[in-house]
Amino acid sequence: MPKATSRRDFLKTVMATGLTLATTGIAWKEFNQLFILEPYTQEVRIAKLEVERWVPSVCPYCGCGCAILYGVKGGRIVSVRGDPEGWNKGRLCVKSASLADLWLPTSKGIKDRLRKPMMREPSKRGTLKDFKEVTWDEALNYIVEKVKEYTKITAGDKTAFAIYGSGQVSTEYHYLQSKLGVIGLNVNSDNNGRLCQATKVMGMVISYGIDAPPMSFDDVYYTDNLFIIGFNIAETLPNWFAKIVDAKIKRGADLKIVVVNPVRISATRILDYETGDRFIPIMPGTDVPFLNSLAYVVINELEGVNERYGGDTDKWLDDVMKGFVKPKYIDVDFIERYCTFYKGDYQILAKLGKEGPTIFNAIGVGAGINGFREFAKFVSKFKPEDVSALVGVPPEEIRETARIFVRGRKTMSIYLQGYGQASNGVSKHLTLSTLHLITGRIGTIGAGVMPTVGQPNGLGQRIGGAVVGRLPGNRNHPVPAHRATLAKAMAKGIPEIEKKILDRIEMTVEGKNLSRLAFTAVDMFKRIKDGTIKGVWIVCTNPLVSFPNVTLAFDALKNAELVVVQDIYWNETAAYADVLLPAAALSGESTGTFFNAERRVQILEKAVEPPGDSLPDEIILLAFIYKYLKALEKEGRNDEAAFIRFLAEPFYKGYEELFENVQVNIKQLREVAPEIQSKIFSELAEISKGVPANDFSGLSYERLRKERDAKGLKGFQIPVPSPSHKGTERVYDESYEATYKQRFATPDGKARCFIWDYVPPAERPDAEYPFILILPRVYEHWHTRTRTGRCALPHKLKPEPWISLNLTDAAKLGVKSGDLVEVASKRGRVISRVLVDDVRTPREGVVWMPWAYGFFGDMLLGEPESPPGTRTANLVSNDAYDPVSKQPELKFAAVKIKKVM
Ligand SMILES: Nc1nc2c(c(=O)[nH]1)N[C@H]1C(S)=C(S)[C@@H](COP(=O)(O)OP(=O)(O)OC[C@H]3O[C@@H](n4cnc5c(=O)[nH]c(N)nc54)[C@H](O)[C@@H]3O)O[C@H]1N2
Ligand SMILES: Nc1nc2c(c(=O)[nH]1)N[C@H]1C(S)=C(S)[C@@H](COP(=O)(O)OP(=O)(O)OC[C@H]3O[C@@H](n4cnc5c(=O)[nH]c(N)nc54)[C@H](O)[C@@H]3O)O[C@H]1N2
Ligand code: SF4
Ligand SMILES: [Mo]
Repeated sequence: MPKATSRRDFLKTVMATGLTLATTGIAWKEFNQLFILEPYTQEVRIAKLEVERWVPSVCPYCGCGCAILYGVKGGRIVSVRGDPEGWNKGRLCVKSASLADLWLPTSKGIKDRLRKPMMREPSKRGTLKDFKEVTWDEALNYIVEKVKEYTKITAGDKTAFAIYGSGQVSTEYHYLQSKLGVIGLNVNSDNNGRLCQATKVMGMVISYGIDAPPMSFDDVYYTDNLFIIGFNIAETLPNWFAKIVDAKIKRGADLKIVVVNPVRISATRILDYETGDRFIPIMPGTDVPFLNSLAYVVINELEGVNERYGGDTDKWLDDVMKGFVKPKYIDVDFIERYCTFYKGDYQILAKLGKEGPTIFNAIGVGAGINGFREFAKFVSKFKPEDVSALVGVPPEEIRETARIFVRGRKTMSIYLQGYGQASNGVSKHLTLSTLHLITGRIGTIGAGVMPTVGQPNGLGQRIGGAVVGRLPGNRNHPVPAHRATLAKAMAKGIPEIEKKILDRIEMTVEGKNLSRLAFTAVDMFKRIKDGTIKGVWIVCTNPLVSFPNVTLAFDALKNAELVVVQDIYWNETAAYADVLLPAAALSGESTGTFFNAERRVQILEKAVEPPGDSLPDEIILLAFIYKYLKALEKEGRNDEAAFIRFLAEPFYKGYEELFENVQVNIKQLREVAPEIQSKIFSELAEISKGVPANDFSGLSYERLRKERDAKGLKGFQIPVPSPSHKGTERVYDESYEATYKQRFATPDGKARCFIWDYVPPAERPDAEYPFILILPRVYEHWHTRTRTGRCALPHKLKPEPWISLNLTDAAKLGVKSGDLVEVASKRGRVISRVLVDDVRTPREGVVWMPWAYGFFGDMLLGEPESPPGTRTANLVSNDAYDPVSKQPELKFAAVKIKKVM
């Protein structure tokens, strides 16, 4: 291909074809100046529009949490730009640069908004027809009548109603979902965070004692070796990736980058293979044996145990303990001081949620070097030659990767869904973390493991306590002391309330203390399908596109007695709703906070009025609760009502009249919303006091609005334990230890290291289903495309789904680019267009297909298929999940492929 002549030409080529540098013939430095570093996207939409004012907010898309400014004119959003005071220093990306499209008066973005509450007969589910506009009070009263019956029925440890929420609403909403829904009404509650972050959360809780992504975006400037694992960062957290590109340009070969991914993702474009950067096209699912083999190389080869001790790690460690040898890479002091060792055992660890940390006693193998002895002995069987065929990486590549891992002291691993969405995902996290711990490459600037958050408020949903296993303040549900301090903080000194709250979050069964846990997402939908749970309220998520083995979600929603959908757009899930509730879009039309992937909490301010009768998510839930407790009182369920009143009153007090008649008070409710949201935030902040790594009791809306952090940036990285505190860049490092008097948040202050054998994915390819299918994301689209599918540029760049095959597989199947194929698993089938792409799809037998497209078809033209349609990739995905985190296996399905046209 000839060298591109202009930046724009080049960008067009790259974005349209996704070609790599190798095929464009452009040097990587030049490429990055063109593609990544130039904030070209900022120019795309600003188009020199005159605006009246710029309103600060946060991008509604990825976990980067970029600060943005909405340009408002005549009461409408007409432009968006990156906020120069944000950590992103004004940078946007293709998705955020297109945001203003959503408010263009002629666009589908504005036309397709939900504007009025609507209802219809449940028998009409399956189409978008037959909805009738109703008032807010009619819709909410209808839900109240149903829910007050469901909360009389037991379903699992909870009642027969469920909320299925999202890591994309405000922290304030999450706290209400938890405080009023889980504790107040005792309903089942889980979020799309189960599909997104559960493995990382459980991984961190197990290894470090609490859920907190430990590092900062800026660590990529300080690390010597950056491992990008199962993470398509250039497309999914692009503005963090921009820092990596910047660091690489500044540091060249001093910064080594290793990409571990079965797909040659866009981030590999910045690799400089000549100076030792590496792309490791690992076989899907085999990260644990790969990591164990790295440990083998470090111990047996680089430390010389094979050469000098004939591979006898015990003898070597005897000499180490006697001081005869000093290991170069294994950090004996760190292990002695900070590590305990456990045997990886899914059956035992799966009991953590119910039984709490006592389960660790059953798998402990020793503290310090004693425990490490077992680890070293165990990894002796992972010689590169012995695992090479399984992991699909040549032995010399494994060796070279191990050498890079221990090159210098600063190694940083960042990972995302290649680890998260795997039925063996928790074992992947724990093995990776152990490698960092035993080599002491953790807890200093530029060294450690960073499990990344994908959703804009993925962390906020954990801090709010909306997902199973987390309690407000991001407390650990299984830890009795965490439950007790929460009940105390929430009860405000009233003993009966404290007892009641405790009762709601724990109970005694047959004399055995069992925690009260709700069903996690997949089990929740199974219980809706079988009728155990009668009704579900779906908020800010589109499960009929995004759910694993989506047929399960279709069956569940077909069978439910009540389906409420609260969204900003008509989407696929709305087609199965009985009650549709129009929400204000948090980013742009409402106020609230997001916690990003580096623990930075920022405020989003309302820029414009939401369309039609839509209301902020928090106001909708409060209005429901207000009417619910009135209905309970009417029925004589006074104790229940009093308890819920105690929990909810601080937020609606003074506005009772407005909630009494929502429909006539829409305007006023919107006006008072920021005050209510601020109160909710302050209460949660107060409750977070004392929780390790999650304390933000020093923050308020006022501080978020007026103050800047130590670097002069918007937002603060938590913990922020006092009103004068400026935020914490890293947790579990030396300064964290000095402040909080212990390094890790486990009872003994030590990190838990694990010895894991390979646990294969839930399903393996076989003669009938010979291919491994990965379902990843693309740069241009956000999830189920309800927004990016309605924006011109992202839609134009990626209008339809495709399946990427390499040349060998395409030849075997007799297909070429552009052909249509049917892709089928044991669970379902889809039709997709073939893209033969040897560059990005290097592994024979491994294919990938973006999963963003549902039965709505082309959103800009509006051509829905009849559900479930032929394009919803999740018709083939697997709902098997990791036994500890319950996060489903969205990255691995065995499929067969045949040509259809
Ligand atoms: N443009 C865009 N950005 C997004 C989103 C979006 O929808 N669009 N969504 C956001 C959200 S909520 C999330 S959770 C993140 C997700 O962000 P990512 O995790 O970066 O995205 P994915 O494409 O889902 O998949 C991750 C990668 O894992 C690799 N992989 C698959 N199996 C394995 C394996 O066994 N081992 C290893 N090592 N790698 C494997 C895949 O090839 C893929 O490149 O993105 C966030 N950012
Ligand atoms: N095969 C496969 N499936 C996957 C994944 C994968 O990698 N592969 N990834 C999984 C992951 S990590 C995630 S996070 C999920 C994401 O899956 P979903 O959460 O289902 O995807 P979204 O399209 O982001 O859905 C958000 C919905 O909220 C609406 N919305 C936007 N703003 C607001 C608001 O302010 N208020 C309200 N009430 N609604 C609003 C949008 O219109 C949209 O309908 O998908 C999961 N599914
Ligand atoms: S999508 Fe992510 S990287 Fe892009 S502007 Fe939004 S938050 Fe930043
Ligand atoms: Mo996610």
